[in-house]
Amino acid sequence: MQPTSVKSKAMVAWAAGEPLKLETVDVAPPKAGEVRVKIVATGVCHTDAFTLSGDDPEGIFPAILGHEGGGIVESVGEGVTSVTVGDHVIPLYTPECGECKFCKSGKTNLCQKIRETQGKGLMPDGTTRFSIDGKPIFHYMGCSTFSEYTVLPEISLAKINPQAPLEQVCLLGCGVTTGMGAVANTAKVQPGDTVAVFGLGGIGLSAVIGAQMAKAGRIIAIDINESKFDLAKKLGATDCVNPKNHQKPIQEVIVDMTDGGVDFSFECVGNVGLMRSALECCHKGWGESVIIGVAGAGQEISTRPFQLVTGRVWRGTAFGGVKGRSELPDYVERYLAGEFALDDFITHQLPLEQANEAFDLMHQGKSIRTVLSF
Ligand code: NAD
Ligand code: AHE
Ligand code: ZN
Ligand code: ZN
Repeated sequence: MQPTSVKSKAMVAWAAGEPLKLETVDVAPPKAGEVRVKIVATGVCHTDAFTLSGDDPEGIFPAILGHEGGGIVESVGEGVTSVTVGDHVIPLYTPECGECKFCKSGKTNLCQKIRETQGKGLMPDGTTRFSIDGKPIFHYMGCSTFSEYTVLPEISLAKINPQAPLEQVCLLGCGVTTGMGAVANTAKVQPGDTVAVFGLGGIGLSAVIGAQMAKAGRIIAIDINESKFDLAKKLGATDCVNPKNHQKPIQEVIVDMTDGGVDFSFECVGNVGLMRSALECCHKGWGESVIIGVAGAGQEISTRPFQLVTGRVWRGTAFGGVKGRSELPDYVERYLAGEFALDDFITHQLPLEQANEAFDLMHQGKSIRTVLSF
């Protein structure tokens, strides 16, 4: 039987800076190469708040935000072969087509097959599957997980072990994979290395886990909110530093603590001043700084070029360099095998309808991750 349009509850972002509003949305059936997914749970990432704030140059409204979800395939469009009804999946904001120049390069996870339409809040055919009373609502990051039902291209779904609890592994759809992957894939931290992590939210704490797994010798965790320090230490941080407790700039404090600087630093906040600090706390000659945080429209990074002339390296990473379809299922297996925990990250669980509270908790510094369920 051909799938038809379904009614779905969703939290809609009508305009930048306004709270999300609960709506009943029409979700059209999946077209060729597309899949409709029933979302079971979704994390709330700082990037959702960033886009809602109006700072995202690609922000487009009205839209259904959310990109850290887990769900079950409800129906498939023509020609879909890699997933079937009932499969458990994690939506991917970084798809993996396997055939574009980027996928074939072996150098990056940034598949570009559908990047242009995705950035405009549209499906690859240039239209949207969401509407209210016939008025189109835009997709977000190709995922839109703040909706009971969403439609994604087949190449934007990682099929995972159905034994994995979706209320937990949804966090692998963004935050945890990003932090762990940044350490393992982008920086390639080695045993004994000294690491500094700036910002101890979901991303930074996952970078701490990644550094601990890589057997880093020293893991310096930095945040202005000291309530994050206990968990950072539990996950492997050897030192916790609050920049507000020091007279000197934080990069000087870290250089002094580490006999000249760290081997690797990770900026997990999205603050361009802190990105400079993260670069400048790296060791002369070889230290590398990885930018993970997302900064607002018009903001730029700066440093003295001498910092790079003298051997420091500035890099960035999206989704931890992880190729979603071929590599994410293994992160789920590693979680199931007990290699790392996700419970520690889930400080709050709320129904979808309370998504605005999840943003409040994030802005107040009270949550690591809120998981919304349906
Ligand atoms: P979060 O809000 O949960 O955590 C941010 C942390 O930074 C908080 O603990 C906060 O206290 C701390 N902080 C704020 N200002 C600080 C400062 N001046 N010095 C030190 N610490 C400071 O956010 P999150 O969900 O962990 O996301 C972090 C950043 O990573 C955001 O910018 C988000 O958009 C970005 N992000 C990027 C990717 C990617 O693929 N590159 C993926 C996910 C998230
Ligand atoms: N749209 C923003 C950039 C936002 C951004 O950098 N997004 C990250 C993922 S953040 C997940 O929480 C990303 O994947 N970037 C690569 C890409 O292709 O979007 C802007 O500045 O325009
Ligand atoms: Zn995210
Ligand atoms: Zn591709």
